[in-house]
Amino acid sequence: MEPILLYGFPLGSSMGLVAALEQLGQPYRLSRVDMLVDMATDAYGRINDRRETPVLITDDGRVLTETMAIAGWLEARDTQRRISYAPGTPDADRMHQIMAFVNTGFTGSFSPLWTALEMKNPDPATLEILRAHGRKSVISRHARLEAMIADTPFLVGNKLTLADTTLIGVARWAEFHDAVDPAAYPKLTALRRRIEAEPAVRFAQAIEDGQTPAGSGACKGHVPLAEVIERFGARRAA
Ligand SMILES: N[C@@H](CCC(=O)N[C@@H](CS)C(=O)NCC(=O)O)C(=O)O
Repeated sequence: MEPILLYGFPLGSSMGLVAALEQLGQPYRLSRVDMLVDMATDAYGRINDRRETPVLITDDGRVLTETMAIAGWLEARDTQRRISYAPGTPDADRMHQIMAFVNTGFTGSFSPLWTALEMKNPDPATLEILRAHGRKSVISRHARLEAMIADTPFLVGNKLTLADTTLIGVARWAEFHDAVDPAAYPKLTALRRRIEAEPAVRFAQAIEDGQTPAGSGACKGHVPLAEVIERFGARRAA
């Protein structure tokens, strides 16, 4: 069977993994998860009891969670090096380093802003602290990422890699939360425009927007979430 990526909308970090699958060029399927509705259900808990996307159903039917684990699974199958570099090379090491930074410090810096947004009946003082702390964290991690960007078209070299796709699903949260001034990070801003212009990323964005883009042909269509849960979810105790 083809692997199936469960991606979240709106604004899921998993948009980057859709782009990575598309660029990898090997057959895959997608399953759409409404993060505001589906993830809270008991049924979704059978697929990922941490109630998060992304999730990959591997080609042998295993449930694999966590962006870094899924990216590693894709990298191991990227024998043509379309989204990665040969293991052990300096480029591969740098790609892993940037992916790790993006998936930890950079992504985590947005947490207070998400918490503030999702609080039910928040008191104004707590909201203010969360927002101020979140903005400070996001600004600090943007500055660190800006300093890590080299003089190459993409994060590592001349091609779109897993480092860029890991970044692009998350970076747009800065606009959503109105957390930074893009002009303060000219390298990152220009890099994001280049990444967003890549056909695989435009495909992933269109998928997230609910469109049916033609793409490369590697995507063999969507599988309803209920079917994925039924086929691959953990069985409930009787
Ligand atoms: N450590 C996880 C985090 C994934 C994550 O943050 N997913 C978000 C969407 S981008 C999510 O599912 N959030 C649900 C929630 O917090 O309720 C990974 O890297 O895959």
